Formats: sequence, structure tokens, C-alpha cells
Amino acid sequence: MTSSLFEPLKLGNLIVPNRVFMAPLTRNRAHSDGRAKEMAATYYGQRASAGLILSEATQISEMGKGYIDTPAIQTDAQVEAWKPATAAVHANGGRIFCQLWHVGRISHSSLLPDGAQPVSSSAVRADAKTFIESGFADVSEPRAMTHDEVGQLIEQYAHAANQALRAGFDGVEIHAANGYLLDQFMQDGVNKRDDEYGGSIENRARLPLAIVDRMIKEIGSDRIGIRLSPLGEANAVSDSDPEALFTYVYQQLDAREIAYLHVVEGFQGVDFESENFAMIKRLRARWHGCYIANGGYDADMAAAKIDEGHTHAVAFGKPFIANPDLPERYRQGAALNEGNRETYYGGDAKGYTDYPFATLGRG
Ligand code: 8OZ
Repeated sequence: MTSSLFEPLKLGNLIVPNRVFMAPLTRNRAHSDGRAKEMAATYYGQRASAGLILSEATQISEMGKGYIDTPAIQTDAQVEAWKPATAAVHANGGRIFCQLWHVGRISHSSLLPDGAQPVSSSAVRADAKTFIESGFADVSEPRAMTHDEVGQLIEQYAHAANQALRAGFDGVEIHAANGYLLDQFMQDGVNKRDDEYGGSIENRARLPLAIVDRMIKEIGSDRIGIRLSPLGEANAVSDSDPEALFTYVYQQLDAREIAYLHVVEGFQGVDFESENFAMIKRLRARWHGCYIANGGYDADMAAAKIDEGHTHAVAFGKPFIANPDLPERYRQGAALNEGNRETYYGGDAKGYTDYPFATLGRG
């Protein structure tokens, strides 16, 4: 039943051995200066049997940080800190892309250099919370990025893409989903700009597409994927016509022939019979490259949607937290470990690197 999960797949310049991908998972276990910790090497190395690992969201700049203890990749020290993790994945036969993010307005001044105000497309505060030293807090009031700052941001993405390859990642995924900065530019509930980055759909899509184009020049289209969430379910983004917006974005990305499109098809899970999924399917028809689906799939749902031609691979989140050997468990139909929610975000090795394997092997 689940055998289609174990067909190899060509993805960019890689051949991946299975379609059980590890979704990007924020774990808040980096040093406060954005260096990944040593134990990240154990964690990612344990999960190397994934067809592809998408790393936890990783900041491209100091202003891109929105939560405590998330990793970054802009400085050389941060590159050095990632090397043991990418090396461990490769030593165990795996592949890993670095998910590059900038949170935009989903941040708090206490996390930013000199207590700076977060930046966004426009000065519109999100009705959202983040996690800072003292616990959950409302996000801070943002200011609109200047036109010059948008130009600098594009360069910061290109720099981060290079740094990611230097750190040993096989490629990068642009995080343009879940209400973070690039979504704040695309969706008109947030973007109220009157320059070339605001207004029409073409203008609102300009920044993410400019980043893709700049990164293609830097590292080549084969090493670039992108993550989108057209349903706009997270972090208080909204759009007056999401289907029109994302139809354009999918078509524009399609023409650029990047390695893959990764779609959050449901933030709290996916209902294949829903109106939401009907839109996801209509959008899907605009994209001809490799597609990665995400959103509470289990092994049978994933195999069915691969067989139907809806998706090439599925990114699994929660199951990969608690099951380092998830592909093998799916292959055997073995029982899954339950994850402990209390250790999802922050903490030490407990709930991070201590979940048991079903089989003998990597530990
Ligand atoms: C959970 C907690 C913090 C961040 C996302 C990067 O939603 C995240 C995230 C998820 O894409």
C-alpha cells in the first residue's frame, strides 16, 4: 500500500531514495547568538534516512529573528556551527536543505539588535504571539521596510544561500509561508505599500520572485526550493483573493524551474474533501516541477496522493520528531513513538535526540 513512498525521485540535481521527507521543524535549541549546537548533529544525523531533510527555519539576518534560540546562517561562525550537522547527515547517507527565513513582523524588539523595531512590508501589527526570554509575548509593532532595505534584503538572501552551501547543505528552501516576511509582502491584508513592492499581484509577488532570481544567479535553480502556504492560516496574514495571487506566484515559479515547490496544504492537517483542498488542487495544476505536500499526512494518505499524481513527496513534521527512523517504520508498518509536546520547543537532548529507533542501526 505504501510502496510508492519508496520509489526514488529526481529532485534538482539529487536522486533521493524515498518520498518520506522531514519537514522544517522549529526546535529552539540553538545558542542565543544563532549558532546551532553540537546536539543538532546527533538530531539531524539520526534522521538521515529521510528522502530529504528540510532544516528548521534559519535566519538570514539579525533582523530576521522572531523567537528565542533559533539558528542563523549569515555569519561564518554560524556556518561553522552547522557543519557537524550537515556532515552527520551525509555520513549517514542523507541529504539536507537549509530552510532560510526572515520572520518580518512576527518578532519582538527584545530579540533584535539594540531593541530594534521589527520590519515588514507595512507598519501593520500582527495579532500574533511569539516566544521570548520571559515566555509568550505579543509581537512588537513593526515599521515598513524602505525601498533600499528591500534591495539589501535580496542581497542578504543571496549571501545566506552561499553560506548554506559553505556549511555543507545540499541546497536551500526559501520560507515564503506561514505569515513570515515574504508572505507579509505577498498578502494584501498586510502589504499596504505604494511602491513597486505593493498594490497589484505582480508588485506583491515581486520580492519573493526577485529573491528566487538573485539566488538562481548565486547557486543555480537546482539547489533552490520554496515553501508556500496559500491558505494563509498562520500568523495573521490574509489576502482578498488568495487564488489569484498564488496562481500568479505558482506560474512565475514554474517558469524558473527551481528544484521544488513545497506547499503547506493545511496548517492543522489536510481534509481532501474540503473547499480549501479544492483550491490547493486548482493551484497544483499550475506547477509542473517537483511538488512536496505537507499538512498532517500519514503514510497511507501520502502513498495515495503520490499514486494519484497529486504530489511527488510528503514532508512529515511531528512524526519525525518522535521517530528518527520514520521511513523504515512506514516501510515495515511498525508502530510510531508518540512525541512529547512539552519538549517540542526549547530544552536539551530530552525529547530531541533520545527517541528510540524501532530497528537496530543508527542511534
Ligand atoms: C512553530 C513555532 C515557531 C516557528 C513556521 C517556522 O510555522 C515556523 C514555526 C513553527 O513556519
